Amino acid sequence: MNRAFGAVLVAILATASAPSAAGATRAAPDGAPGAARAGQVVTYDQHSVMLDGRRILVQGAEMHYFRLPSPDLWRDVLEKIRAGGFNTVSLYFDWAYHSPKRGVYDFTGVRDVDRLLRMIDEMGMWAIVRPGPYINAETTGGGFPAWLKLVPGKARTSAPGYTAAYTEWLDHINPIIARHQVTRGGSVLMYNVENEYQANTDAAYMQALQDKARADGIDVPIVTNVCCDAGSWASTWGSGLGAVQIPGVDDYPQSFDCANAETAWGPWGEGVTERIRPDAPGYAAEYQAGAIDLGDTGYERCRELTGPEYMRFFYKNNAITSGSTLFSYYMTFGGTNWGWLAQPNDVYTSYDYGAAITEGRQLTAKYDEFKRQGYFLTALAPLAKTDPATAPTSDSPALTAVARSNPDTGTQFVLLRHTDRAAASDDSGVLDWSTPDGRYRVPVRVVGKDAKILVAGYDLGGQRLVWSTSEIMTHAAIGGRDVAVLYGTEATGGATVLRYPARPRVRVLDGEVTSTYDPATGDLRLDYRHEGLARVEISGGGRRSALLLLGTHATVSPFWRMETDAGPVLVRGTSLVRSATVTGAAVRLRADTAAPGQIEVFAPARRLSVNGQPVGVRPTPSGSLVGRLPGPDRVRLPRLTGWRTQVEAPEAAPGFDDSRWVVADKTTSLSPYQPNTLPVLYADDYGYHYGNVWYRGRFTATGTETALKLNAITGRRGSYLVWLNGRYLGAARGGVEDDSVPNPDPGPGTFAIPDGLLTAGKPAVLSVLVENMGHNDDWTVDDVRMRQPRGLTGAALIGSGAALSWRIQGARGGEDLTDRARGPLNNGGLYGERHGWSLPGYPDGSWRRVGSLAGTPVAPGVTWYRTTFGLDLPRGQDTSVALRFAEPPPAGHRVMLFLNGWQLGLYGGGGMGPQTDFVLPAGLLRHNGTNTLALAVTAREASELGAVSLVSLGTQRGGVPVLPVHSPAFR
Ligand code: IPT
Repeated sequence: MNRAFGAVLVAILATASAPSAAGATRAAPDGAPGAARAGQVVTYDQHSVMLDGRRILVQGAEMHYFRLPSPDLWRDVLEKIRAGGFNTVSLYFDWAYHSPKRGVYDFTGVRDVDRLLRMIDEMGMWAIVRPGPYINAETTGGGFPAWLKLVPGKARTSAPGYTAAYTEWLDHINPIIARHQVTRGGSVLMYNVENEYQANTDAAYMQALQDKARADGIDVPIVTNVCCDAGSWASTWGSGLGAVQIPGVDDYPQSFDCANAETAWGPWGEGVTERIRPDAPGYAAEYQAGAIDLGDTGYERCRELTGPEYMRFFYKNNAITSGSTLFSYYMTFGGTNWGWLAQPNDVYTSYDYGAAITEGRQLTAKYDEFKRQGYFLTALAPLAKTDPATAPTSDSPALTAVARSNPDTGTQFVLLRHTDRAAASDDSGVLDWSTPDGRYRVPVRVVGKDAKILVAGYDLGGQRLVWSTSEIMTHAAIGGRDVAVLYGTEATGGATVLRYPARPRVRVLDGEVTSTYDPATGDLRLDYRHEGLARVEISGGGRRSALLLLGTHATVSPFWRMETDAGPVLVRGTSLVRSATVTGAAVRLRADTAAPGQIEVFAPARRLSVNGQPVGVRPTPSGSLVGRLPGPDRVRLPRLTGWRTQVEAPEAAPGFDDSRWVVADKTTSLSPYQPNTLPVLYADDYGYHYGNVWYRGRFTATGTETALKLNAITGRRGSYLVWLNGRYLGAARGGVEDDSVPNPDPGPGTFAIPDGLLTAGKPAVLSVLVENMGHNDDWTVDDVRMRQPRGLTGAALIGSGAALSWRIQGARGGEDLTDRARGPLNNGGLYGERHGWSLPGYPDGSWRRVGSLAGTPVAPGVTWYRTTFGLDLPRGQDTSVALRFAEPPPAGHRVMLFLNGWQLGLYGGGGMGPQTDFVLPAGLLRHNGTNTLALAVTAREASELGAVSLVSLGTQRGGVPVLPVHSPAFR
């Protein structure tokens, strides 16, 4: 159906069928996205997307609402993203997160995606929505709910069973998305179908997803993200069945090998986004902005792997070489795989991703680099329409220039970098540069792996920029003059040429800058060194006046740009500016400070208030206002004491009453994996999809049994524990993801039966606790890995032919959720979980007291520890709190941690991952109230607990108001 849409006109003004989704007030900033609340017409050509005919450049940040279970913090992260120079967020929607059971969907509370899209609408940003149905994303099942394993028909194809299942999901999610489209005054700009759906698969399926979207009212361009083999997409999908309008490419040039952060420099290629359709703009659908920690080295190494140096070189190289105008960075904020959200092969609890904004919502040096680049990309309108152009030639073979220019304005964008991309030397040269305003010899220098985008022939507000060897961060017309922020590599020379009809007046307010004016050409040339922050005021000369701020990477980092009804505002200082408004002579900011310090504001105003408080200011020679802001108050976090403990796992005792458990007696399964023995014991086949599962098997002993041979599949990082007649026999590692040929002997464990434990003719009970670490994804569309079972796949007695009969118990209620607020992925089937031990308000008064956890011995099995703590953190201040385990992950046990009933982490040995800090997001954590912490410790061998404490990952005065997330208590 979408083929009927023309290549150019892809969306029409929506009819009045749905109300505008935008909230009460939508900022109408000058030049900002979605300035109008009315629906806009979306079109595109080979250069860019256009709204009502106006070209836009999309600078997108990927974030996942399902990895931040506190809706008020969505706003915090979105404001940080917007302030960092992004105008767009790219969002996966995770089917599994919303659907515990076929036909059952939840979009409330932490799952309220309508609220999320409303926030984005109100913030004047755009959204790229990616509802799958398959999303990959290192989330359990790649976004497929585990109940899909029980649906016949190959997933990610036109198979009827799968079609009926995903139609159900799209029936729910599409209408929510549709009412937030830009065509209806909302934020949704593009709709992504599927995820890296490689060529030679089912074109009719790709088409059906698009037809479904159109039928559900999606009228914005349909896009998809292509991986690895984009070329085959071009030929196979060109414009035939299943072709999308704007295909995008996923580029991960740095790989995921965080251990080699120092040496990696594009091991997976140059990272230039390929253009797939000649009639559509280049779209970097997922450009690497961090990494999964495949080697368990810790995310700080992943942040180094993808740090500012990488960002400068690869992002700028990509922008100019590919000429793309649609970018999205994966991830910009990663978040947390809370509950059983993780796909276990690639990730653990933290999905920090080494991103620009940490899991604890702190801004990093990568954020500063995004800000410098994003401000540039979104401020210079001619960038949205460029063609390859003749590049200046360099007299130094070590340096290479690549150029694009805007065919209407002539403005040139020149990428300057080392010819050998691996070169780290310091090279100077002279460019022979034919700019729109004449031919120049321009001295340049590249230090190390730097790359710069230089601009020539640009109408910078009311000024004419002939060329500059400094990079432009941003510029804005403020109070009738142009304020421009430029920068270059610390301690290198810089030169900027501006043109004036008559000799202008040049006043150097700060720093050392020399100027020369050539009346023949009208060129005013400024020469300086990039050092500190020089300030130059230019007036007269036949143009409105200008203030140039000439800095370095470091000295322009503290600049913030905000759009207001009265035009843009620039701020220098603070650790974040969230929003700005100008009314009369007053500028009001919402801003964060991590320390006391100066604030400087460039705004058409004489008065300043920050976070509602007036700030004393004085005017400066630069025409700005300067004042001082207080830092945050000191944060005191209590010690964690008053623990109480209770041993569980009564399921291990022979007399335990399991009469209400489900009988496991199926003899067939849809799974492509053959069970090792019957009956089928796959947990999913009995409706237990997430977390731990208990099995109890009964048999009549012959007395000849010598051992027990089990198989279990847990997914990577998982294990299972075995008891016979109440005696602990030991543990084994569970089976992990297979290649498409299933392993016939997964997760094997042989357990010797001690003499005398069984008596001939007497009943015996086997109890097995199997972890389910999450479900494999379906990246290869083989329909096999994704259907790999979880739980026991076989159980046999050695030395006896006695038959076993089984019962199984997982999360309370199974697919019929008993805790709808926390959702399907929060709990598994531990006894304590089934009986509310993880919840606030559970009466643990009879549990034994433990002074401190450090040094406390734990026996094999499951033991719980609970405590409560009060917090009274400074208000109007954003403190990011984490739970810290003092020791590196121990081998003998692992800990599942619950904060106020929310499962926020898995810590421990056996390959669980290197993580020792677990973020406790505000909203789940009561910053001014009482909190309950519950730790479920599963020990495979006798071991000792280490110390745990609360730590602050950062605190800033400011923040956003955070309301408590509904967290039902024990009843
Ligand atoms: C790309 C996926 O599209 C995305 O969902 C996520 O899994 C990401 O990888 C890795 O974090 S696939 C790309 C590596 C080929």
